[in-house]
Formats: sequence, C-alpha cells, structure tokens
Amino acid sequence: MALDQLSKDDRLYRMRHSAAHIMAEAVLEMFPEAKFAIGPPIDNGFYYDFELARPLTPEDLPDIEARMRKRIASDIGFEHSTMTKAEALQQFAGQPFKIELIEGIADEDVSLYKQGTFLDLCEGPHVERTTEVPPFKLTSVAGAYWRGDEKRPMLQRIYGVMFETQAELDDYLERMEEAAKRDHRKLGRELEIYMTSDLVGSGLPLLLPKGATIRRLLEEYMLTQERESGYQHVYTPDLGKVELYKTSGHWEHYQDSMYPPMQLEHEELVLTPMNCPHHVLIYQNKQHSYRELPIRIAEFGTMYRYEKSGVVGGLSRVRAINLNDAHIFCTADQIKSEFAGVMRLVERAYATLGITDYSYRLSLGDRSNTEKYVQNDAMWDLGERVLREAMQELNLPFYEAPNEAAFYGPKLDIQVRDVLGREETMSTIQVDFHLPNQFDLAYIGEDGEKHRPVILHRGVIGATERMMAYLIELYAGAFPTWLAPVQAMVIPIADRHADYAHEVMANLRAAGLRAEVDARSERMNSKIRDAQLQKIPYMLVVGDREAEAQAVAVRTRAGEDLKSMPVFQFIDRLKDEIATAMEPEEAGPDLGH
Ligand code: TSB
Ligand code: ZN
Repeated sequence: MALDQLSKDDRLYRMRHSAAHIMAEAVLEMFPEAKFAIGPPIDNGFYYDFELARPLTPEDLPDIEARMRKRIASDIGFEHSTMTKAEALQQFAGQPFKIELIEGIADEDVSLYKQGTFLDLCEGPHVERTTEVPPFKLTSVAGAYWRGDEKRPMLQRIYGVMFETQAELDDYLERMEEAAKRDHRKLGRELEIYMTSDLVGSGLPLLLPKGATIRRLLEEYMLTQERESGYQHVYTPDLGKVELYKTSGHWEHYQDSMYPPMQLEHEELVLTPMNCPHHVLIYQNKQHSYRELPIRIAEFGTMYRYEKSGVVGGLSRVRAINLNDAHIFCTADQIKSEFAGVMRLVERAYATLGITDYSYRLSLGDRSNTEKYVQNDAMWDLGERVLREAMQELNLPFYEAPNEAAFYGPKLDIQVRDVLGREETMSTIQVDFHLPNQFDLAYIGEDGEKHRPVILHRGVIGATERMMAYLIELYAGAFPTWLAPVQAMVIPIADRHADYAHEVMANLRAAGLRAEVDARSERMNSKIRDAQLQKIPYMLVVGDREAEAQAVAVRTRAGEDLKSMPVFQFIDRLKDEIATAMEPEEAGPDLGH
C-alpha cells in the first residue's frame, strides 16, 4: 500500500520500524559478531537492543548514522517472507535472543523481513523501500536488560528519533534540548541542591544545604496546612519486625519492594516499606469512640523500597522516600467528605506550588493477580465504587489505569509529567478495607458495639524528593521567592562595604528571610552574574551611598533594576510577596469549601 494513503500513525510506525532494521544492518556491518535482540518503533522514534563485543559510546552514533544514510540512499526494498520454525531456528543459529523469540512463537511458521544483508524475525509492517525513511537522528545509547529482566543479560540499546519532516525533527530536538536544560539532575548538581555518591548507593541522594532548605520549607508548609485541617502528627521508627508486615499483608504482597530482613538477637527486622502499619498501631494504642472519628494521623515518614536499579534516578524515583503521609481512620459514612478534604489540600498545595498541569487517575487492581493484590472481590468492588462516586460528586474528570492499585485497595492518583513528558504519580488517595481487618481495628459506635473503621491512605505533596525534582524542572531552578533556598544575595561593591553588607544580611535574617553576603573579592558585575546563575531572586548591591542611607540597591534575577530603597522597605516588600504567594487565589475546581 502506498505510504501516503495510510494514517500518519501507520506511516510513522512503518518508517520508525524500518529505521530500526536499517540501524541493525549498520551495526552488523560494524560488529559482525553482534547478537540481535529486538528493535521496535516507539513514541517519537525507535530503538534496537544488541549484545556487542564492546560498549558503545556517543561517539559511535555519527558513524552508525552515516552507514544508515548510505543504505537509505541506495533505495533498497524490504522483502517479506515466511519459513517454518525449524528452518528459522537453523537460520538464526548463533543468535540466542532470536532463538528464544522463535521458540516462544505459537504458530508453525514465522514471519521475516529482509533489506540488503539484514534478515530479521519480524511481523512488520515496513515501508517498501529504504528511500521512504524520513529524517532521523540517533540520540543515545543506554543499558537495557533482555526482556526487561534484571536477571537476564544487560544489552546495549541505541535510541533514534524520527519524524516525517526535517522541521518536525528539528522542533522535537530543540524541545528536548530545552528540556535537558531543565533536567533536575543537571540543575540539582549545578545549583547545589543534592549530590549522589557511589559509596552511599544508587537511589539514595544526599540533600545539600540548599536542598535541605527546600525540603524543610515544603514540610513546614504542609505541617501548617495539616494542623489547620485537623491532622495529628506522629514520629515512628524506620524499622519494624517482619511479624508486623506479615500481619499487614506487605510480606505476602509487597515483599519484592522490601529490603531483606536483618537478623538481630531473636528478632527479624526490616526497613519500613510503608508507614501504614506503624500508624495503625498508634490508632490501636487506645480505644476510640465514633465521636472521635475521623482520626487523621500524619507523618513525614521515610519508606525504604527496593526500586530496580534501572528505574532509580535523580530525585524522582529513590530508594529512601520521604512521604507527606497520613492515614485517616473513619467510618464508612465519612469516606467521601474526608476524600473531598484531601482533594482540597491537594488543590491548595498545587496552587501555592504553581502546579497547574495534572490529571486524575483511578488506579485499579488486577484481581486475577493474587500475588500482587489481596484477594477479596467485594472489597475491591466497594473501594472502586466509593472512589468513582467521590470523583463524580466533586465533578472531577479522571481516567482509569489497570494494575496500578496498592495491594490493599484502589487509589486515586494525581499524575504530573516531567520535562521529558514522562508521567508520574505525585499525590495519592487510597481506600483501604484490608488493613483494618488484618489488625482487627475497631471503634465503639453509637450503639455501644464494636465497628470496623476504614483507612484512607494519602499523600498530598507526595514524596518530597519527587516533588523537588518536579519543582526544579517546573521553575528551571528559579524557585518562587518563598521557596528559594537563598532569597537575597547582598553584594558589597568594594571590600570596605563588607561590614555594612553583613549588617543588611543580619537584618534580613532577623526578619526570617534567607540572605547571604558575597564577600569574595570579585568584581561587582561578576558577583551579580553569579547570583543570577544561582537563580537567587534578589541581589542587593551596597556601596557608600547605600551604607549612608541604610538602603540597598535592588536587582532581580530577571535583570530588573528596582533602584535603591531603605532596608526595612525591602524587607516589607519581600514579606508581602511571600505571604501573597503562600495564600494564592484557589484556581482549581470548586470542591465546596
Ligand atoms: C500514601 N501507604 C501509602 C501512603 O499512606 C503509600 O505508600 N502509597 S504509595 O505506595 O502509592 O506511595 C505514595 C507516594 O509515594 C506515591 O504516590 C509517590 O508519589 C511516592 N513514591 C512512591 N515510590 C516512590 C519512589 N521510589 N521515589 C519517589 N517517590 C515515590
Ligand atoms: Zn499507607
């Protein structure tokens, strides 16, 4: 079929798929011993996985590209054929990954495509001739496990991007370049927000003073909001006995994500993968009457999860997670109003943080997967119904995702996208009828009898690490003043102004603001530039005139000159700005305040 008659998606699918084959042929020419795995089209491009005698470097990519272009220009056809499995096994002798794929095919015959010297096991479809392949670029090499399984060999994956026109390709590459500038891993290092160390381990970032300031500000903000909303804060240890997690069900359904037990004297301890069991025990510490409910137990709790090494990275997916966690113990009648209360907290926090681009995902359990999810259809039905109704009553749109629930119940997740467009969960509200049963939780009802409470698990700003990664990228490091680790840099014009500069800094600090002095003997302009590069909101330049008038000459990081003003006036101005930012007009949907 002629390419131009197909839908754009079909055309791009064939083109990208064909480019993957052409890339494989180029790699075969460079590495005759190469072992081939799979090479599918993906969003924006394609990849192919290989096992090669040496690691590829980015410098190899132009060479591979040049070989591909030569093949594309030669206008070679893609030829389809079939053979029996037995023939295919012979044909692909010495290609262990292809052999494994052939063995996994149910049909008698297998489908193949050939272009030039490269024959591949493949269902197609492809373009007819190599000249139909449009502009592309190879972008990176990464490690990828065969079949995504970390117990299988690690292969090398070459990624390419491809669009129908050069303009679309250029546009995409430009957007990626912009995104790379905002990448929180790059900015996190440059702005001294966090570091990592091989000696500590992957997924275990260390927050530097500036990162610690941001995290503390996020925590203080949420603690205030939660106190106002009737939450009680607790502190619980990062360890617990295996027994505890056997009771809760984590041991049975969540063990893959847990660190192995530590045997000590006569105890077996694990790092907590979630805070719920500890909070449940706090609820159980005394008897509760229906009049006390809902009881909202909150903690910035640390959870330790064994996330696969391939997926941890920067701050967005870590192995020690500091979660803005809470467990709400309530009656069945209170679920919806508590749910709405959490939504209000989320809306308010997002408005303050400047997060506007997000969607609601109803995350469901796969009931046939009894390893991952507790088995109890009635419970799943009820949880899902409650969440659906709660969202409908709030008039909030949501989409559904199978196999994304917690092991104990369905969740309503709030999804954001990182600079590269990858979706991740920031906030979550979960309905749980399971843990209350496991721990035999009760409250005394109006009738004087024991009743079972429900637990709502929730994270409003989610994990502080993930939130920080998101905010760094959202603001490209230029945090709003209330969240900026350093709000004002005082810059003395000459050494003789250093004393006055320190006086200004002390005044700002006494007013609760975060200020520093750049006392280096650099030129003033280069100090201003450095402060701008550090994305510090205000630069306060001080010389003879300012010292005399108890003033500061104010510049913003955007390059605006606000001229000279008395120190106290600058302090008032900053405090106003912060107060306004922290009580924004609520933009989101009306959740019935
Ligand atoms: C909300 N027990 C509940 C809690 O009470 C719980 O732990 N839920 S969770 O497993 O869904 O995790 C809560 C949130 O933590 C997620 O929504 C996500 O925002 C964040 N999170 C989970 N794993 C990671 C990770 N590896 N790195 C960063 N953040 C994570
Ligand atoms: Zn929980």
